[in-house]
Amino acid sequence: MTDPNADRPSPPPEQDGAIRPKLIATKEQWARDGRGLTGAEALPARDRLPPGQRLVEDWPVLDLGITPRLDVGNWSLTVDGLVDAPLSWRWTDLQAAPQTSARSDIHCVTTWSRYDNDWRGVSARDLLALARPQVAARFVVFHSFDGYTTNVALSDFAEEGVLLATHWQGQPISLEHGGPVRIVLPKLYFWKSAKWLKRIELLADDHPGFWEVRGYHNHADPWTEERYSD
Ligand SMILES: Nc1nc2c(c(=O)[nH]1)N[C@H]1C(S)=C(S)[C@@H](COP(=O)(O)O)O[C@H]1N2
Ligand SMILES: [Mo]
Repeated sequence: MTDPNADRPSPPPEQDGAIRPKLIATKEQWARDGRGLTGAEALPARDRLPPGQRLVEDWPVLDLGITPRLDVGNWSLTVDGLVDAPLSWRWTDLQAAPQTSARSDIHCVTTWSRYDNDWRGVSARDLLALARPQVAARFVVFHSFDGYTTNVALSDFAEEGVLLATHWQGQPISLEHGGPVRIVLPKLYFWKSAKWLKRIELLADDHPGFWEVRGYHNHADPWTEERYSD
């Protein structure tokens, strides 16, 4: 479980690309316009595709435009805030934790969905058992190496099927899709699934993330079309 490098801070990875102001402005406009909203009702038990979504076979890449130059050698993760046992992980520490596989569907707020994604990594439940949240902890903020943040309730993070994913369809997750480690939160729109995971912060109060302060819904349930904030 202990990596000799674990307590040595890794140098911050370099980045490629630049933030995309046009993309951000477009998505802010979608939030103002309510783009994609149908108001239709759907039940997960009956329908597999949430309202307003269309199925795709490929896997689109969506991010702010910055790709951190990460690999298993320079990746690191901090779990801190309201936890009794803060974690400071390098790749080998993650590998030493229990590994979980889970299949789930992706639903992106830009209206594409992709079925049957086979993920592998460390489950949020196993991670939380190691970090031991304090009773006051109720919210989580994911911080990423590209500067992105997104927030969820601790209860949503602790759901079945939530992973710190390292593999997709049996292969290491590619850099463009957030490797070496990304979050997968299958019950919420995909912007909650932070790529290039760097830090998991547990908090008593909710701290809205990058899209949540730009017109996107705080909770993000695809089944009730929680696309935008009111
Ligand atoms: N670090 C980081 N994570 C991120 C994003 C981002 O810009 N940076 N974009 C989010 C959005 S809006 C979506 S739809 C998904 C896209 O993941 P993909 O590129 O693997 O399809 O990542 C989410 N996680
Ligand atoms: Mo997105």
